[in-house]
Amino acid sequence: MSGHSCRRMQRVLVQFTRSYSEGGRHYKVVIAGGGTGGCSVGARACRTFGRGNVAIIEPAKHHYYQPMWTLVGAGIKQVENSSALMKDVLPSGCHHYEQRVQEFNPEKNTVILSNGEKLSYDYLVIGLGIQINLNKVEGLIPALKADRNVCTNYVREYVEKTFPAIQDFRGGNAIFTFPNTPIKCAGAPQKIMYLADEYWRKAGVRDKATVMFNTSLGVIFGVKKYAASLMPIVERKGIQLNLRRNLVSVDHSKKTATFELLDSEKGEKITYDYDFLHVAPPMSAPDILKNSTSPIVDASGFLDVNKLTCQHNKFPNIFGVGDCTNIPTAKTAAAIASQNKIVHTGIKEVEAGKQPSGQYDGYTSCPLITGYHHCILAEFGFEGVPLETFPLNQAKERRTMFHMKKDIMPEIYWNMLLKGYWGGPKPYRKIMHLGTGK
Ligand code: FAD
Ligand code: UQ1
Repeated sequence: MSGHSCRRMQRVLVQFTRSYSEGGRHYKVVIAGGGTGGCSVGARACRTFGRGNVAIIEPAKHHYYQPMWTLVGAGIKQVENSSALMKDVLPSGCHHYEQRVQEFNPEKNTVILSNGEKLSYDYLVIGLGIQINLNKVEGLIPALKADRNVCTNYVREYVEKTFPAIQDFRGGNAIFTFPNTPIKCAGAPQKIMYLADEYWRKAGVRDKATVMFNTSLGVIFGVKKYAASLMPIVERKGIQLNLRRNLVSVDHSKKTATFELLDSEKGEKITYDYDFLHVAPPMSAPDILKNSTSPIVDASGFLDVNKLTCQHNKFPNIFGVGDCTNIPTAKTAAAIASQNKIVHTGIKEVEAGKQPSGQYDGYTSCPLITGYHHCILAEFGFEGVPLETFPLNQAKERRTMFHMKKDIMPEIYWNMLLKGYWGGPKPYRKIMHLGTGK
C-alpha cells in the first residue's frame, strides 16, 4: 500500500470508529491515569485542544514523585516532599473524573468508569502505570505490616519504614531483593542497598553485617556499560551478589526469607535468616489491562503499542504512555519525558490525517545512586545502547549527578514534565553527538 492510501485508510478508520462512538459525555481526548504519563500528556493536550476538551480519569487523591522514594528510604527526604494533591497537578483546563476506569471498549471508543458513567472519545491515552503485586510473595503483606525490619521503597504505605529499619539494624543478614517480573526503575532495588551500606559503615555496624543482593537477573544491571562500573562498587562494598534468586516467601515469625533458585532444574529453594529485608516486589500490567477481553494488550498483558510512535498496534486513535505499555525499554519517569511529547505529536498527526512520525529511541534513564553523595547517571535506549546527555564519562560515580538527582530532577518533574514542557534531554544529546553519526 502506498503512503498516501495508507494515510487515507487511517483517516477513514478514525472517522469510521468516531461515528460509532455511542452515549456518554464526549471528549476530544480521554486520558486514563493521572500519573507521570497521564499528567504530562494531559497538559499538552489541554493546550492544543482547549479547555473542556480533555478528560483525565484518575481515582487517587495524591500524585507522587516516586523517584524521590529512594531518598525517602535513605532518610534524605521526607515522603511529603514527594507528594502533591492530584487536583493541584492535573492540568486546570481538563475535566477530572475521580474514578477508576472499569472497562475499555476500544471498538466503540468508550470507557466505563467505576461509577458506571460512560465517556466517549476521539483519542484515548492509556497511562495506568505498573501494578505492584505484594500478594505474589507468600507472607510479605503480614511481614510488611508486623515486622519493622521488613520494608519496601516501592509502596507509599511502606516507604517510611525503610529508614527506621536501616537505623535499627545492628548487624546480621541484610537482604535486598529484585523480582522475577518487569519492574519500574530497575536500579531502585540496588540504590537503597548502596545507601544503607554507607549508613551502616558510618554507624559502625557494617563489619557485623552480611549485605546481599538476591536478584532474579543474571547480571547486576541490564546495560553492559553501567554493569561494568557497578561490579567494582559491589566488590568494594563487600556485597554478596546472588544471581538468579527470586523471593517467594517471607516468614516474619521466624525472620526468614525463601528464594527459588531460578536456574535449578529441580526447583530448589534457599532460605536465609534476615535481620533487615528490603523487597522490590513482583509487578505486572494492571489487572484492568491484563484481564481485558478486548484486543488492547499483548500476551504479557501490557498495552500493545508501536515502540517508535507509542500508537496502539490495532486502534490508531489509542496511544500508550509509560509503565503500562509493552515498549521494550526500562520503565522510568525519564522515559516518559520522551514519550509524552511523541504521544502528543502523534495525536495531532492522526487528527490531521497523517501517520504518526514518532521515532522514539527508547530513551530512559536511571540515576544509580551509589552512596549519600554519589551517583552514576545511566542513560540508554532500546537494546541498552547508551544515549548520554553530558560530554563526560557517565559510567563514573559523580557528586554532580547526585546533586542533579536530589535537587534538580524534582524541579524538572513538577515544573516542566507534569506541565507538558519537558520532552527529555534529547536536543542536548543531539548536539553532543553531532557529527558522530550516532
Ligand atoms: P504512574 O505514575 O504510576 O501513574 C499511574 C496512575 O494510574 C496512578 O496515578 C494510578 O492511580 C492510576 N490508575 C491506576 N489504575 C487506574 C484505573 N483503573 N483508572 C484510572 N486510573 C488508574 N523513574 C525515573 O525516571 N528515575 C528514577 O530515579 C526513578 N526512581 C524510582 C524509584 C522508585 C522507588 C519507584 C517506585 C519508581 C521510580 N521511578 C523512577 C519510576 C517512575 O516513578 C515511574 O516509571 C513513573 O512514575 C511511571 O509513570 P506512569 O504514568 O506510567 O505511572
Ligand atoms: C528525566 O528527564 C527525568 O524525568 C523528569 C527523570 O525522572 C525523575 C530522571 O531521573 C532523569 C535522569 C531524567 C533525564 C534528564 C536529564 C537532564 C539527564
